[in-house]
Amino acid sequence: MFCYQCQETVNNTGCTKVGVCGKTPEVANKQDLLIWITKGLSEITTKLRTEGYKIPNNINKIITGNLFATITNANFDGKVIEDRILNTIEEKQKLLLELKDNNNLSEAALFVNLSATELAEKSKSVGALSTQDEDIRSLRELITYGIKGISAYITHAETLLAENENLNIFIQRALALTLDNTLEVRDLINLVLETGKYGVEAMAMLDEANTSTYGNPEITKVSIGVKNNPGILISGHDLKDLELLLEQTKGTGVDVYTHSEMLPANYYPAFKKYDNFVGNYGNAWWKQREEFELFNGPTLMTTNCIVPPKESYINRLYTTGVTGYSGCKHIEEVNGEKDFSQIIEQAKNCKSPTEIERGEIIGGFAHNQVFELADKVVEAVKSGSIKKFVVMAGCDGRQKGRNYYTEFAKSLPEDAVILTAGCAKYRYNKLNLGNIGGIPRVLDAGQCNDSYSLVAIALKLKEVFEFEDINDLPIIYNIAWYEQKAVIVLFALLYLGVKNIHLGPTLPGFLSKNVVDVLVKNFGIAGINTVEEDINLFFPED
Ligand code: FSO
Ligand code: SF4
Repeated sequence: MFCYQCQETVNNTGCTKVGVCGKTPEVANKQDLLIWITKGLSEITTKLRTEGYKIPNNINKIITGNLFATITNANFDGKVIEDRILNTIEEKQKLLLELKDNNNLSEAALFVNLSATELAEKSKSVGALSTQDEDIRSLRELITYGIKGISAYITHAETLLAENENLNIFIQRALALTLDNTLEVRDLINLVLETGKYGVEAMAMLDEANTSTYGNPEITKVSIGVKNNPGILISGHDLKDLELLLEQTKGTGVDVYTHSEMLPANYYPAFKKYDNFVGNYGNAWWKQREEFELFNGPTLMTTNCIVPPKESYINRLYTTGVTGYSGCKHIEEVNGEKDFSQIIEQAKNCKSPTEIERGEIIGGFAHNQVFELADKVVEAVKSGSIKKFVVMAGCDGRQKGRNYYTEFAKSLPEDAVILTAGCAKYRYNKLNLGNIGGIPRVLDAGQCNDSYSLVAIALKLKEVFEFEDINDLPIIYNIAWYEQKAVIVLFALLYLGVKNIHLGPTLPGFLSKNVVDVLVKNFGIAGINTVEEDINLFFPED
């Protein structure tokens, strides 16, 4: 196996024996084969479109589903990945027959089904290392990871019945181009930026789908304590799954709590009507082995960020959507519905959650809410009581070095306000950093995809203060990344012209030296140093 798609990859170079995430070599190789075949299928669909053929939506969904299922910590179940491979090959072969001109197709496009042993053999030779040139490999992987992020976001949006054919056309064209040996470094860099453009579109689409279905997030105090009823914990990003769970748990005596990236669901008006929706339990995804055990009741994982479970709670861990873990029960969707009754029945027989903390945290500062506070914010900037905004969006993770973000938040001057989204917030959202004239010093817009809100807020400030360039605003970007959704968030910011983003805790291992040089030269991308050095760098006057 060889995988270096996330920030925790071994020595920042690659997992080769087993994933730090727990992915086995067998699953890693299968995922490589799945991505390769999906690229082959995308080459065929892209060609078919030029011949006027309308690609059915189930094919688009196979492609985005395959990409989403291979995101870090999404699906560890080799059987599921294998079924996806076989299904993708079958659909690819059918579409191949529709193609009028099948000259110059790649090996991935022409690949036919083989025996299980032959597939296993093939899977060892189609991963990232099959591209010899280091820079081309780096850019191909960068684009593929960004598209994985886009695929995750549009999967959630499509669950809420939003559609965007342009995004599917782009995804498939870009995937096909990562197989194209005629492209040079410059072409691929342009494709990276184009991926950022579609990343903005995907986040906007999901924002529209979420807010038009569940209302605009609003300032909300979220309880982080527990109640006496048994509970179900729900994690991940899929708001539709939460809605279905809340509907089905109504009046059952079972409470529902959010974990990690589901916390921002508490900010949506539509979910406030459920009396049994009581708040958030615990912290970011990587603390789940401890927290799921203490929760005592079942947990439903709606998207990525599964940590291989302990024996003590594997029988109360459920997956749904593209997620999977061998040994956990999976809840399938049937005609747009999901039956969570077995989770609810199990919860009724469980103890109530063990209290791990008490109190409240505040959030709900997505774009609409911040625009409503615009006068107050603008006044605070004009009067000098807010001097800087610090975008600290992104991810949390296991590495010790991530303490940096807690220390950095604590060391910020008191006239600085943090804008956050994603699970990075757990490093500082319980620090009680206070407020400035009633504006909390940590403004949480929501999930990683809600980084879109942070961009909307930046653009609004630019308009209000009549700046020519988004980079003239008093905003610093100090972003933490972990997996591939954070890659698309980064591309989106680059596409919008944001410069001088600091990225940590380490720069991606999949970036070659030359690609890093390009990012440094054109976008001022930089890593992080010690807290003290960075505070001095960002706040030279203090
Ligand atoms: Fe992932 Fe990062 Fe959304 Fe977290 S991008 S790791 S769970 O911030 O947020 O899925
Ligand atoms: Fe390693 Fe990350 Fe890949 Fe898992 S997803 S195998 S931790 S690089």
